[in-house]
Amino acid sequence: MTANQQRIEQHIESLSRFTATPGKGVTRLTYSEEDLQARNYIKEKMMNYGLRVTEDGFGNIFGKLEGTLPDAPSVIVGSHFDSVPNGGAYDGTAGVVVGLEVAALFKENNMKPAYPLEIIALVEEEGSRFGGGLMGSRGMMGLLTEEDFKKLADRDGILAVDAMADIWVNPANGKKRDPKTMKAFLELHIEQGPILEEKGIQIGVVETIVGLTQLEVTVQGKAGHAGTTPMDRRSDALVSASQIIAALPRLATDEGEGTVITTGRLNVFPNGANVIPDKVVFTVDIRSGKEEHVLNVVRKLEAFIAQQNCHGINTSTEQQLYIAPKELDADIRSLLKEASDKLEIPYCSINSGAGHDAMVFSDFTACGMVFIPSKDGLSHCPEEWSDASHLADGTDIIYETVKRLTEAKRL
Ligand code: HGY
Ligand code: MN
Ligand code: MN
Repeated sequence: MTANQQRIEQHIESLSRFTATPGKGVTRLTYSEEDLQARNYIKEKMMNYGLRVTEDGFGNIFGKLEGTLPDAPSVIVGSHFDSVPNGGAYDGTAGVVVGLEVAALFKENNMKPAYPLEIIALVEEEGSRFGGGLMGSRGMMGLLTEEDFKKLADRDGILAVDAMADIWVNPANGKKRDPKTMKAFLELHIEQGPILEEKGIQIGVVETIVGLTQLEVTVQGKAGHAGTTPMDRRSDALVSASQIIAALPRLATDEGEGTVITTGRLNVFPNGANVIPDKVVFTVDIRSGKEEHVLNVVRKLEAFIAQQNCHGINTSTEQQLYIAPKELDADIRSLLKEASDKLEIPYCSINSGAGHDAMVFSDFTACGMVFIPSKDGLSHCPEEWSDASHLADGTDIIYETVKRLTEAKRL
């Protein structure tokens, strides 16, 4: 039995409806009403497919099919189910849906794996609500301390622990996952770029994932009246922030080798048309396949920002996330390629310019990723779309690989 494309399409369609911005893409922020709707849907399907459902203290969802080997580590399949604001229906969700479909295939084929199969739906990979990103996977692996987690709040000042209580996720549930309970982690994800579509190949086996850092820069100036404050007596935080942001692209192009830099979020205070801004807070997202380029850009950026500290302007920079480039597990990559060959599904090797939970897990267990094409290379926007037949192909490859990884003989 192979993947049921219609069931996959149904899951994608159903989950896409759990959005705070209907008609304007998927906005599903962590611990929101939309999170709860998606959470209930995912848990219901996990139970339908015979999995034992649990949630950890961050609200990550797990569906487990026990294996025949006692106390054996799990083969885990999944991705995240939060989104960026006005994002697409496939980013993260596709990987959760593939996990659900693999579980359905195990049930339909009455599989009795030696090693347990776990399907996982992770929270706050995007960091859209609480900043940073990769929160669910970092929390699972003990990279986010309880103290730091309790400090997390959204831009309205709502604490993560309060928001999760509002949707009945229990923060007292176990948080840290023992890596010894994890045999492997497999994630299908949309490519979010143009390469596979341009090549006309429906499967990419991911070799490496870029390193990335996310900074939050605060520029503090002095509020004043737009009409009565002479130009030579202003400490305009927005002018200073604009000079910094305008200099960013050059920092990336000077590094070269695909280094990229982005300011995606900017908040102006007090944000009045006739008020000289006294504070600006903005993000800087820096990525490269080589860690040295990320570090060089951070160093140059901090030096440039320091030059702004004059005429009443004070700046500060907070690192919200840092993760080095990751090479995914060679054995898992081989298994994925062998499965593609066995199923006669064309594939190529590809590197990821996007960050993924697999880059967190890869320091603790063997990880593999499969990409499928993104139409016009678009993602993080309502136009994001992938072909369900590619999702079905990707599911078949993951299913074949999971069958081999859950067999008793593979140690
Ligand atoms: O930002 C990323 O690369 C991912 O979509 N969180
Ligand atoms: Mn994303
Ligand atoms: Mn994603």
